Amino acid sequence: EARAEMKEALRRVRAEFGRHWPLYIGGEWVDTRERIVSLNPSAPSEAVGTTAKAGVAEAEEALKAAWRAFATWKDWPQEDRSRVLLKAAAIMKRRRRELEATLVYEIGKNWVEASAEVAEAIDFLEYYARQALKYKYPSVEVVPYPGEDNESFYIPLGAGVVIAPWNFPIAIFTGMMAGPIAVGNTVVAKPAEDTVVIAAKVFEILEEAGLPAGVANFLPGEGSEVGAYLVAHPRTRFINFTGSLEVGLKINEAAARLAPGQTWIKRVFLELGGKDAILVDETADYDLAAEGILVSAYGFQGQKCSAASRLILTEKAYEPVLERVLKRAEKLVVGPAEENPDLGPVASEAQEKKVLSYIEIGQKEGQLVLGGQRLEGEGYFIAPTLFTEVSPQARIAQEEIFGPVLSVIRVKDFAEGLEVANSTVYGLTGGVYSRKREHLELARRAFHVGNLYFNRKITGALVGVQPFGGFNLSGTDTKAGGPDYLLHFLQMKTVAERF
Ligand code: TXE
Repeated sequence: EARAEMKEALRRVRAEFGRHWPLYIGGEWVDTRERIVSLNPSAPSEAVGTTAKAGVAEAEEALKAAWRAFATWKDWPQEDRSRVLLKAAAIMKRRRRELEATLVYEIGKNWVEASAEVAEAIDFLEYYARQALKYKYPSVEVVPYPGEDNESFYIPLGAGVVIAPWNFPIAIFTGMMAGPIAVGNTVVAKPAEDTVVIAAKVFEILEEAGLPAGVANFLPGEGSEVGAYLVAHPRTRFINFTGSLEVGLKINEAAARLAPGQTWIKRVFLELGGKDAILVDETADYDLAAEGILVSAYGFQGQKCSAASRLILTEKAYEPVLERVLKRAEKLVVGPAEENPDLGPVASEAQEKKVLSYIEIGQKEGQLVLGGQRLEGEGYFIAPTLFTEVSPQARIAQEEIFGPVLSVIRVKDFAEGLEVANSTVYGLTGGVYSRKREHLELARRAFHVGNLYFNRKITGALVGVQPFGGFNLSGTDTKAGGPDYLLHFLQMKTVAERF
């Protein structure tokens, strides 16, 4: 039944190819002369749709609209704010298949990945809506003091900027807005240039849910232009960013500078890249490990910040694991995302170039034993690729590739494996396959990542169940989908009154 629904949704979304969406500022759909065209990476001659393209003038308007809306939204009863987000979640559920089909065409996810992502977007809306009810005034317990009434409570920050990547264009985009909005802030949101159509649909949903004008503003545009402008703007109160390390560092620096007229320190939240490792020892269930490795390394073509890109094997585990991984990886089907293959295309021409250039580097640094080439045809298809005999310090073992490329590293034992696992600048996710309690305990303490997975695949974090975010240069450990996430977007006010 789900299959039939999905086929129908794909047909409908395809029938709408070429549709156009304006910007959404202060509750109005506003068009611009310039456009952003969103292409289907499985067949890049097809335009999935277009949106208006914001420039600096529209960014200015959007920030103004966000501050206007903040004046009232901040005082809405929490129940009412939460109700709007829950309504948006309900509408998303109703439009679920259409949104999944949009992801299939716009970014090349297969049906399984698309469906998981839409579910995650819905989860973010519902979780933050419910979580926000816990911060009601006056919410903080303080030590009683004789002769005084002391009270501390949370208030929102103001209008902030949300800047999103293309790889989870509905879940991360929705989640990064829903958190701050839920607790009374307002946002100007810039989706990634490659995924503006799904982002526009999120705004249709927010509008239908009754989100008041200006609370969320839709501003597709170029990162280096409107993105940078919003980050540096004196009226930006906070920045919620997910994307690459390179851009994250630029944002961090720009946001630290006090712009003329600025009267606060900007809060900056960064969720950045990863170079995630799976470590397998000789006591592991090798079949389970091989299954998990496959999903973690090649799911959505490896284009997840949580994807396994290093496989670390102890001496005795090396041959049996590698053999099982290769046997399964050889059977993976690569093709147009609408056909629900194991691997669809990589996201764009730029991604294809980047991944192929790393494959070239890999050929000098390791032994290519699988894949290594782009496939025939119009789309950006790259075969699942595996390098063995990679040294821990090789570039393909240190730098984020963001494609279906796995580097296998051989270590003598578990302790060395952990050292190697920790030897990059990142610290986002990690996985261990072992049946030895002491090894798992050691990893629990010494594997330095924000999200650690034992004897299961390392991709995917369930909202509310596994708060998600990394250490080191993987970001500010903001922990999306965690119980403390909303506190980032609140400030505490303390009032002391003498009796
Ligand atoms: O990032 P980019 P991408 C990471 C993932 C990978 C990256 C992929 O690991 O590194 O995201 O996303 C805008 N000023 N994560 O390629 O290029 C740009 O327009 C302001 C981590 O999209 O950094 C886009 O909207 N903005 C993760 C956004 O920044 C600028 C989960 C991101 O673009 C800008 C998912 C500028 N100067 C992906 N330049 C996690 N840790 O949770 C560009 N942009």
